[in-house]
Amino acid sequence: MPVIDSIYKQQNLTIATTVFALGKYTRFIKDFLESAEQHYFVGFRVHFYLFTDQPESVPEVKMGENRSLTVLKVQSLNRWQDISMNRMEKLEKLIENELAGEADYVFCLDVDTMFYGRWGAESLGRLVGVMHPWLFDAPRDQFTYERRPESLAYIPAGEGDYYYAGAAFGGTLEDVHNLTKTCREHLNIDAVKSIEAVWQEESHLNKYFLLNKPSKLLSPEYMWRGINEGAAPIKIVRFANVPKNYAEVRSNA
Ligand code: 5GW
Ligand code: MN
Repeated sequence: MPVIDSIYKQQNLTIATTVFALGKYTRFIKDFLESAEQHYFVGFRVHFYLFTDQPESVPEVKMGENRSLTVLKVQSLNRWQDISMNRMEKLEKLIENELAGEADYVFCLDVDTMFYGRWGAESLGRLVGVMHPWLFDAPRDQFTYERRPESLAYIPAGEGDYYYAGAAFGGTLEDVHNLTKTCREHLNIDAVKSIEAVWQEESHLNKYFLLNKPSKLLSPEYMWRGINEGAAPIKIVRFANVPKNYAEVRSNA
C-alpha cells in the first residue's frame, strides 16, 4: 500500500461515492464498478450509491472486503438536462439523509468512465475539483464558462483560474453538501427564469468553485479524455471517459 494510503488508513475512513446510470447509461455500470474494485481507494471502506431508473439491470459485481454497493431507484427522466440537474439534488439529499455519520468523504463521478490506474488518499480534501481534460492547457478566454450575466453561473471574462470537470468532484460531507445545495438552488432559479447554463451543472460547478476555491485541485490524470486519447501531457491515466456513441446512448433522453 502506498505510504499516503497507509497514513490515511489509520483514520478508518469511509469514502461514499455516488454514480448515476439512467436510460442507456446502465451499460456502463459493470466496467465502472469492476475497474473501481481494481484501482479506486483499494484497502479503504468504500460505499457506492448507484442511482438508476432500472435497478433490475444492475449487474452482479463482486465487491471486495469493506466495499459495498447500494442501488437507489430514481424516476426516469425524459430530458437529459433534468438528469444533470437531478444529480445535484439527489446528492444533496443523500448527504442529508444517509451519509451523515456513515461517511467521511463523498465523490460524485460520471458512469461513462473507467479506472485504469490507482486513485487513493492523495485525492482527499475538504473540497476537491479536477481540471477538465480538454481545457486544462487552454488559455482562460477559451474556458467554456457561462458568459450570459442573466445566469447565476455567469463568470465575467478575465476571471476564473481553471475550468473544472463536472464528471468528478468531491470532498467532505459538509463542503459537498454546501456545493450541491448551492448548485441545485442556482439551477432552479435559472430554470424559473428560463435560462439554462451552457454546460448545465458543470457551469454552476465552475461558478461555485470560482467563489469557493477547491482546497485540492486534481490534475486531469483523475479525469482523462479517454484511454486511447494521447496522454502525453500527463504521467498516468487514472480515470478516463470510455468511448460512447452519443447518438445511440442519448436517444430517448
Ligand atoms: C443523456 C443524454 C444526454 C446527456 C446525458 C445523458 C445521460 C446522463 C443519461 O441518459 N443517463 C445518465 O445516467 N446520465 C448521467 O449523467 C451519467 O452518470 C453520465 O455519466 C452523466 C453525465 O452525462 P454524460 O456522461 O453523457 O456527459 P459528458 O459531458 O461526460 O459526455
Ligand atoms: Mn460522462
